[in-house]
Parts: sequence; structure tokens; C-alpha cells
Amino acid sequence: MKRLTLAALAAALANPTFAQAQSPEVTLRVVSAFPENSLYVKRLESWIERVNAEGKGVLQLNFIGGPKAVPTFEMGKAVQGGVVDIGMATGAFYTNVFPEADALKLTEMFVAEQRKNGVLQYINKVWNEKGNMQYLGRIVENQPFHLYLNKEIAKPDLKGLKIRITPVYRDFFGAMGATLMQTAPGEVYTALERGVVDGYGWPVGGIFDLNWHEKTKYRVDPGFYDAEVSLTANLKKWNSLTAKQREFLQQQVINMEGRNDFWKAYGAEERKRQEAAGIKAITFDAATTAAFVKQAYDAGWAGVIKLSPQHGPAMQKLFTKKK
Ligand code: 173
Repeated sequence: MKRLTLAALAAALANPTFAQAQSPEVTLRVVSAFPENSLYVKRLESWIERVNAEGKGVLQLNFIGGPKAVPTFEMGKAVQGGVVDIGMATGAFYTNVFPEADALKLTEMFVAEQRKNGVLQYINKVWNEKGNMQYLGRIVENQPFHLYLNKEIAKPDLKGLKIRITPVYRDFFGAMGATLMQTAPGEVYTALERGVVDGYGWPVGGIFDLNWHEKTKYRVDPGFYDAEVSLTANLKKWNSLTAKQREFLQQQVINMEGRNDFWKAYGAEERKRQEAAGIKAITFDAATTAAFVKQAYDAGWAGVIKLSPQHGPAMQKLFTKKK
């Protein structure tokens, strides 16, 4: 009789439904690879507040911090290894985990469409297998990258200029002849202030968040690619959640994706704000402009394919809009 009871108890403990009844609420630790005072983090924090209000008894998020807690280029490793549960970053910050991460900058359709046409499924398979990460969703889009400069250029030629980069811009700015210097966002101001760089890559919005406008004279138009900021979760942690917790978290991320239109209006406002701050747009004639954008994509894809002969060509097919 006693034996039977113990066996029944052991079976009950091993049963996920029972375990769920014992701990219905889970708390996940979240970090950001972007600086604490960036708009990305402010929006992340308001989203977390909402998640915590709606997730009582199911799932809670605990925001640990930004690069002061986990350095920008270390965050991917922290999510991969489960030191933290969820990370907000762009793929360029964790190419040290798997190089394909940086390819998301090259998607030519929004994440809502990627969810419908199978592209996101492919992305998640790569993130699962190579990053030990669950790809939760993309929370920044509608934000083309630009080249910002302190020196004027008449054509897309960066020979003799030192430009701050991340992997996002490496192939393109390198192809234009720039001398490249990689830094985390948190080090851009100092690099500009000390004259260590003559310019930097960054999306259309955000240069005021860290006062870079004080050290910026020009923005080169047009923009190129689409800035990607996404949430990823440690795969083991994700798999350890109950179905209810996973569905709740996934839906919350999809809700945030539904607000990505915000970035379009924000981009337009930021261009105006730059103009008001005295930052001049450098533009080229139509043919040069078209060649500039083409070179951006050609160099970007060549870089991705070189680093990932396995997934690069498939990603190019999936991410590129047929024209
Ligand atoms: O740091 C960067 O310039 C960068 O790679 C990036 C990517 C996405 C959004 C903002 C910045």
C-alpha cells in the first residue's frame, strides 16, 4: 500500500500538469543590448509593465538592465547559455553566437508578413539550431540605416574616412573604402568627441538619445536595409514553459509587433528634428542613389553568404521581394 502511494506521488510529480499546478507563475529575466536611455529600452520597459499587469499568475518579466548588466556584444552568449532568459538585441550584436543573426537587416518584408509566408519559421529554425534561442519577434522595423558624417562627401566614396560600424555596415562601408572601427552604441559619443571616427552608421531615429547630434554634421540619404531589433529567449527556458505561458508570451510579443507602425512616424519626426539641429542631408543624383542602394544590398548579401554558405543563399531567396 505504502509503495503504491509513493509510486503514485512520483508519477504525479513527473506530470507537467501537476508541476504547473504547483508553480503557475514563472518570472523571466530580461536584458537589453541597447543602452538604458535609448528609446528601444523605454518602449521595452512599458511593454514589460503591460505584460506583468496582464500576466499575473501566468508569467512575469524582470528587466535586469542594459549593457551595464551584460555588455552589448556579450548578450547573445548570455541568452544562448541561459545566464538570462530573454534578450533584446539586433543580430549584429550576436554574430559571435552565429553569423546568420546579422542577416535580418536584409529582410524586405515586415514581420507580420514573415509570420504568414513561412520566413519566420525558417528564421526560428536557424535561431533554434545555431543559437539555442527561440526567436520571439521583431519589435523595430520601418527604420532604414544611414551613414552619418562630420565631413562632407560629394560621392559615395569613403576612402580616408574612419567610420564607426557594427557588423550591419561592415561590408557596405568597407566596399566604399572606409576605414572601419567597431564599437557598441555606448561608445559612439566618445569616439566622435575624440575625433577617433569621422562618422558612424545608425538608423534614421535615435541619434538624439545619446547626444550624438552634437557631433554630427551630415546624414547621407538615402537610407538602406531596415534596422532590426528583436526579442529572443533561451531555448531550454522557452521549452520549460507551460503551453499557456508560451502562448501568453508569444501573443504579447505579437501585440508589440502590431505597434511597429510607430517607427514610421518616428522616422519622419527624427529627420525633421535632425534638420532643425542643423544636420544637413547629403544626396546624390538618381543614378548614384540607385547604385548606392544596390551596392548596400550586394555587399550585405555577399557578406552573409560568405559567412554562411549553409543558410545565406536560402535567406537571400526568402528575404528578398521579387521585383
Ligand atoms: O549599433 C548599431 O549601429 C546597430 O547595428 C543597430 C542595429 C539596429 C538598430 C540600431 C542599431
